[in-house]
Amino acid sequence: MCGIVGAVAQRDVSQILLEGLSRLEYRGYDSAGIAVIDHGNLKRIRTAGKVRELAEEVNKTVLPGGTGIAHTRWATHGAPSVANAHPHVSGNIAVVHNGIIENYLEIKERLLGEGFSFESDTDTEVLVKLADYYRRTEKDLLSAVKAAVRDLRGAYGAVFISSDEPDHLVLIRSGSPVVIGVGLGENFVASDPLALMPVTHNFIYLEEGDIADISRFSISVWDAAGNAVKRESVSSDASSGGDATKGNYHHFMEKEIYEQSIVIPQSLEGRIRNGRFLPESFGARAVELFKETEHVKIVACGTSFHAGLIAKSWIEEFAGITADAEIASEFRYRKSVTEPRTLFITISQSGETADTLAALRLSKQQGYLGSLAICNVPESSIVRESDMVFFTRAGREIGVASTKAFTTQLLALLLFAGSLAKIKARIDAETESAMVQALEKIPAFISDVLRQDDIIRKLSLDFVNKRNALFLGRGVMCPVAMEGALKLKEISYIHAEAYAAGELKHGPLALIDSEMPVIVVAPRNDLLEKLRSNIQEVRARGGVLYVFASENSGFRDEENMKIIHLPAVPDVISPVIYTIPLQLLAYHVAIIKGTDVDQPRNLAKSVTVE
Ligand code: HGA
Repeated sequence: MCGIVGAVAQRDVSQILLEGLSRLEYRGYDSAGIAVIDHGNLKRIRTAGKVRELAEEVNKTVLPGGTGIAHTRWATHGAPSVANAHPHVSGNIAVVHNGIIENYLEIKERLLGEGFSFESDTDTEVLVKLADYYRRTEKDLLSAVKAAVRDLRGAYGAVFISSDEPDHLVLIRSGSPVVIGVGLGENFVASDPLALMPVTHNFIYLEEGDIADISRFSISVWDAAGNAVKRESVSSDASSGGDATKGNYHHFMEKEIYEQSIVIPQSLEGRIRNGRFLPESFGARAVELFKETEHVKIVACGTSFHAGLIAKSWIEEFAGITADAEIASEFRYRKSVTEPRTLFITISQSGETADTLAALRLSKQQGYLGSLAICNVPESSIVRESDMVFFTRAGREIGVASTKAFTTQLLALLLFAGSLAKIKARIDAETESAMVQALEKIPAFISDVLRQDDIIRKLSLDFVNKRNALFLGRGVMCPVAMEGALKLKEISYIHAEAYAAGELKHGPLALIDSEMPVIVVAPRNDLLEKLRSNIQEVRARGGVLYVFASENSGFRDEENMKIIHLPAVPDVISPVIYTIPLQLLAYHVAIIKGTDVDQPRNLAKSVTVE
């Protein structure tokens, strides 16, 4: 979501800050701003729109200064406008902020009474006014910020600068990620290490409630209780973050769809051996915890939730124990019952998804057996707070609409279901070996599907004037249909719904006419005959069908029914394989409609606010 970058250096930092922002822009991008301290004066430039526009404004003038902060905003409070863009300023202090100050109205009221005035509709502005208020009595910026933090409720990762102390950044973290980038005679901060890769590969991750004072030569950190603490620095290999360029592709999303045949084997590496699952690849305690597990609770949001729904079927089918998948933003506010011996699984690409992280924290007071995180970012909060971790190794995903992160999550969950089944002796060696062989074939099948790209591109022309679309699947393919609908709506802005095909006659059939494209995922499995009947129900009502079907399922093109033939794949991997053409369909429809594919309107990557 919002991106934060800050620097304290001897050289001018505005270009470093702008480069950092453009690397974070995929997270949130309705407006942007920068503030630097130029010879003891605070200078600020803000623009609505993209970082490019901010860079143009900055480049029209000279913005010298070795200390500065910058921000890309994804609005939560107040419209995307210049006045609401960060940095916000009060007196000599400026701030950039990621998160939500929940009691901002209360604080605003108080500060209005103290004679302060406000220029924006944001919650963020109270942070800087409050720091300015306390600076009247406190000796320096750090003490003023420490005092301000005591009044705050909500989530924040924020950086303050003050022209009174031009060589300092003050950083606070509670509920939103921030990281310190350690340089030589210069230091940096950001909401994501990716922003700082051009200047350092050494990072210090702050803990919840930490406050840091950073100058060119020193980094001091205090924990939530106010004790001075040492936080170790870790070296992060730039290559593990994946390539942040589009290469020969037009969009990150296109590149990431194509990368799936590469990242899946990468993700399998060391997790299977000689046709066997390796449960220990889930962590040192995995075997012991899996043995005790009698029920699984999966909590996630968006695309990751769809992966969770698919995993629910796999866990019940293979491991023979009950499993639930639930949306994190619902789970965290519901009075739920914890079954004895339940393993709690979170799924999150970024590992910073605010609702999922909150659900994980809540689970710790609810008697779960332990927690497992399926995540793509090693240093993330969810990873650090979980008992077991499985890294999806998808490489950095930049496109807002998740593609390779989703299919590697599916792989992780299939390995989990297989490992659990093995530990519970629910599968014999022959079944285990067949499952593992199927997993090993995924990359080749993905390549086969990608060869259909041109056919899918032509088909996407049919969708250009459509306002709605219906996706259908049965069994484990129902969440695949849900994911297909989500991809289409996210990037093409066509309203799309997914239904379990058996539910058609209980309502959605009323929507069918020649204007409603119906997309069906139809691998050859036990439910295919049932699905054929559902397809007939649509045809009988004049619906237009697009059936993604296994090449051996006997479907042929007919009037108002186009068949897209996909390879015949083992049942167990069909959710992975059938996801790919739906990603391609959404991508091509979005291209034809001319939307911003990698940064669709109103959305952001890594949802770090509630
Ligand atoms: N609440 C602040 C920051 C929003 C944010 O963190 N988005 O990710 C605002 O609305 O400006």
